Amino acid sequence: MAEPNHARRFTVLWVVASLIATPLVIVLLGPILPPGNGSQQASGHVTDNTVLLAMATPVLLLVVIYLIYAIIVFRQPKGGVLEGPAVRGNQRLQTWWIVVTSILVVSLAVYGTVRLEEDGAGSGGGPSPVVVPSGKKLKVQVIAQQWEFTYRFPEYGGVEVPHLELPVNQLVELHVTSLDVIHSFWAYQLGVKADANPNVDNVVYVKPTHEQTFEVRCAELCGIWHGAMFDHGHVVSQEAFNTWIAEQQTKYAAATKALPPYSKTYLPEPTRRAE
Ligand SMILES: [Cu+2]
Repeated sequence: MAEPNHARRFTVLWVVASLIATPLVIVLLGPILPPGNGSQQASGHVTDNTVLLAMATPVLLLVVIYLIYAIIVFRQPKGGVLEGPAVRGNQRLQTWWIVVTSILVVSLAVYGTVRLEEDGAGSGGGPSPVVVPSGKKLKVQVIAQQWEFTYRFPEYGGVEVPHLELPVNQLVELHVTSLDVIHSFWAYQLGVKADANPNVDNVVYVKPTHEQTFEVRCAELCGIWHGAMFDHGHVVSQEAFNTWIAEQQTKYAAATKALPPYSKTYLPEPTRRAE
């Protein structure tokens, strides 16, 4: 019996499977990929994750289908101990392999670089971000310390509060810093995970796109109560935010007076906690 053309048979199998699976992955898995659509930046991350997954799908299928094909078709016959023919390279296959993988890797590197420039992947652009989005921004300073986050609003008299509320559809300029050790400000649903380092002003832009409750965690092991650095933040209407911030200004008026003036970074001082 003549040996079938395995290369052609396998290629057809793989191409057909990829053509079916890739659109399914984009349509079915794309919308449920993390971190959701809590902010413009989070939606951007979902797009990036979808692109990566779509490009990885044919690669995964290549490996898995080849494995299954080999297990079934190239099985050693019962009782026989056979040596395969000696294979010493395949010029065509090797050329294709190098060309295709190079294109994949280089195009992903370009895509990643462009996307990183756009929003710093929510991890912050340091004290002077390369790209600054245009438009009116609400400045909020995120101050990490063992073991809580506090938030300071320079445009509202420098009031510092223990919980975070943000107005919906408003571009926010977060200034993430720390008073002691290294922490990481992680607001999962907003697509923000930014290093909070002492003496560093890490700027992150985020625009929440709907009213919601989001989680705030510390994402950098920062001491014995690291796990307790957890809170919920809220994205509310502009009116609700105005009311809330006015309340905070009244509530913390005395504390605000005792605080050092607003600055990009601070030195640790136990007396300057908001609560
Ligand atoms: Cu921490």
